[in-house]
Amino acid sequence: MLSRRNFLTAAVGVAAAGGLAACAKEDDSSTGSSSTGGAKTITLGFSQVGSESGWRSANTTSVKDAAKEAGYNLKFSDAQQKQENQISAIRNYIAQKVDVIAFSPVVVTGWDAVLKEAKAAKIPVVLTDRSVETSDDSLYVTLVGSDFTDEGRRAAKILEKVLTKAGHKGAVKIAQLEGTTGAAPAIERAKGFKEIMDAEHKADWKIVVSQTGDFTRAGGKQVMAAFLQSNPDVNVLFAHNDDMAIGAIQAIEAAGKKPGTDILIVSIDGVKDGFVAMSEGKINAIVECNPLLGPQLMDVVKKVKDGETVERWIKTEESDFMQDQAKAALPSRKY
Ligand code: GYE
Repeated sequence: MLSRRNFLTAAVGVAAAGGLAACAKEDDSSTGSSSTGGAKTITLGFSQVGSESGWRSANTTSVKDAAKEAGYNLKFSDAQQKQENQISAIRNYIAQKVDVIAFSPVVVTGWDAVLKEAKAAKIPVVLTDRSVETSDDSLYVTLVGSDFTDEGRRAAKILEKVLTKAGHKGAVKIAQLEGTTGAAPAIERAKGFKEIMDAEHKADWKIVVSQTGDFTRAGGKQVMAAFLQSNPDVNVLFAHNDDMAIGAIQAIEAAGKKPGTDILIVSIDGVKDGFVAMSEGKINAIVECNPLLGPQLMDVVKKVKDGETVERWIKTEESDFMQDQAKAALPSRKY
């Protein structure tokens, strides 16, 4: 285990030993190094995945707002969906001797080297949103985020309801729009969905086509257009996020079909635009994945900095929504 007592309570504003990779965006919402009540301001280095989706924008806002609220000195950088940018951001935070590093890893593998560097520098690492696969459990302290496998299972369970509600008879031919290849939510949502499908619907459900849309609207639109060409008999779309579902809706309409009727759609996230599409009858059900992780993350960062023991996985609480709940739920959606 990491020895958390000896973490450097580094002076805030230490000059960076090197610049971030040119293509990564960095900002520093420093609240200054002034301390209140004698305690040093916590400096948190946060490496975000990118800005690929509505979920991500809400997550970024939540992290920035919560850091401000907590009075932390937040060093934030956007990796634009590139692992090499995240690795250089993390190296930069190590060089700056931040108190804690938090990051949402774009993919699950390939982190051991940089995480070992953080450990050697005695800087604790908190994962947020997405997990990593590592050979050494001591390389990060905790994960604050959702259970994506369960979200995949919930998507399959809610599809059962959608099919019943639509009075669907016959074969269920599913197109799957996967998230970013190698990312935890893409791997685990596919796994959870398949688990229920294989256990309970082997005879009548089949994923006839499946490809990544990289969690973006443009990706969802482009890949769905190709699916409709190669598999015009698809009657269900399972999209790993709302943005890809929204892009796919455009492709479905362009092909002269009715989303939500000719092709039943289930997606994950529950962002406002997803709810709008659902209230228009174009998405049939959404499995919520909560991006408002900022406040929980700041709590954990403080505990980790103070050497307190935290749970290995701090899970997010979420709900599921059918189309008939969309209109009522829309005004109270926070992201
Ligand atoms: O579902 C998707 C985003 O990691 C949970 O990433 C997150 C996913 C989210 O791009 O919209």
